[in-house]
Amino acid sequence: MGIDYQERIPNNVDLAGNATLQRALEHWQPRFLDWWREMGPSDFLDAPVYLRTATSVDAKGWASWGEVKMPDYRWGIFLAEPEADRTIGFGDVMGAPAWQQVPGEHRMTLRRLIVTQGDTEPASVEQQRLLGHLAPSLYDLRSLFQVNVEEGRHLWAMVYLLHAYFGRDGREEAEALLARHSGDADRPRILSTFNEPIEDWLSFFLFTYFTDRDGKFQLMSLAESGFDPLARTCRFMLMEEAHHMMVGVNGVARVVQRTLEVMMERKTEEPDKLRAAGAVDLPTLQRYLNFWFSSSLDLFGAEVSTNAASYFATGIKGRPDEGHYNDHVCRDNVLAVETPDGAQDVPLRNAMNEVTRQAYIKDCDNGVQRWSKMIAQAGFASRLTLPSPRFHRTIGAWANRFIDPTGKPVSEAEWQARRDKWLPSAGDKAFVKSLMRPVTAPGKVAGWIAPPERGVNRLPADYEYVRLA
Ligand code: BYC
Repeated sequence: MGIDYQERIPNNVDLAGNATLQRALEHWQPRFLDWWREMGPSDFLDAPVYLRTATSVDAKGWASWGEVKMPDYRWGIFLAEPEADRTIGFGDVMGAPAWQQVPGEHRMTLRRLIVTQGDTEPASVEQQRLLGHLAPSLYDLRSLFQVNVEEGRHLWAMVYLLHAYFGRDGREEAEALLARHSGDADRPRILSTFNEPIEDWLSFFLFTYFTDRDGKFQLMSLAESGFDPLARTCRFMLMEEAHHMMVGVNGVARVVQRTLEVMMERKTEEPDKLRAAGAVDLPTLQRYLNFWFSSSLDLFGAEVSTNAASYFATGIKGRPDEGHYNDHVCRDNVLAVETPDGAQDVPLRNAMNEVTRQAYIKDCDNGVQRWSKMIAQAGFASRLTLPSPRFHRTIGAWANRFIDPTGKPVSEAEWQARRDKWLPSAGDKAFVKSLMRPVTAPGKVAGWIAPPERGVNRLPADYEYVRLA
């Protein structure tokens, strides 16, 4: 069966003119749709959703808006416009022309990075599969589905690279991206965070705040890549990624706002009283924040990494905003990296994961400070904070150690005894889940979260963003 590619798959890679690629995608597309129906948002397949669809790479008007049923979403393939005579901006190959094809010696490494990136995209859709049934408003339900379809498009972006540049093994990897599943005992997703369940909207908002932000930093690193099609693909993906983080920024802020309203009404900070009034108490929010932040820190890899050094040296993966640094070769410098055995001077190239993680932590802190400011302005003493980066790690130098949220080592017994003060307990999860009663009337919002400040794309907040039968 032929597909009208310009119509069905908006693209700027001349799909219609590339018979080999067409055949590969013709084979993959029905499998993707089967996966979407089986593993994507549960139900809602027939509901028209007000969605943004990427339709060009024009910075002024790259998307169109309209009602669409999710299985009919036009998952397109876009690369940012090429930069004429682009050269590689870092590493031992600095100044060499960017590669338009995969250099043989980097084939395995590039494939692995593209597969790792690609794996996260469908993983997140799988993690969020059941949230549609618990949405606090139609506005939020739309946000969830927007994030989901765009993660689907990001999978398409990586599958395009695999099909177009990696031949038969690329096609096999593209199949495997649909065969691994989040949390599956036998075939889990590759990276740890993407196997964690997301069963409530508080987790969703913290995931979009912290984990999508890791996505931003990883995409920014890959946007520097010497492999030009990867760099251009990631640059375009970053435009969509910004919205995903806004969902998290605003979502958490709305939870904080609602909690503060209840705290002021009841003149109390006591968790039990706030819970009884249907609000998320701040210590519970802090525990959810601790979990998703620490898990997302693991996604940057080990503090000291020969993989990271060789990605940088060979021009495969740079630093986010590489252009902002003075030294792009990084052969002679060291970074003082904290490890359980004390500070170590690590050759800068081997510490690239840590360099990126530090930039990420700073970015994360901005929002946390804003939420704390809201609490201060409401006249309360408590604050939200980022835990120490050593806390609750499973990857790198601090993995599987008993460290409290301030970064202090504690005994295993103390850690176990205090765990439920630091991370969501079974009781916290049951309470948060108990709040998740769906609200589906246009303009109405669940009691545990403040309404959004404004609607989407200049529509009113009470617009019927998802038309449920
Ligand atoms: N879980 O040398 P190391 C996103 C493995 S999120 C499990 O430190 P490296 C999104 C590692 O694979 C962005 N395993 O690692 C967000 C290696 O295994 P092997 C995703 C892990 O290679 C929300 C070993 O440990 N993008 O887009 O320097 C919604 C040694 O590690 C983990 C990318 O990840 C972990 N957390 O760096 C939707 C970009 N961490 O080879 C989407 C592509 C490490 O020894 N990936 N390992 O068996 C990369 O750049 C790198 O693979 C990593 C790790 C930064 C992830």
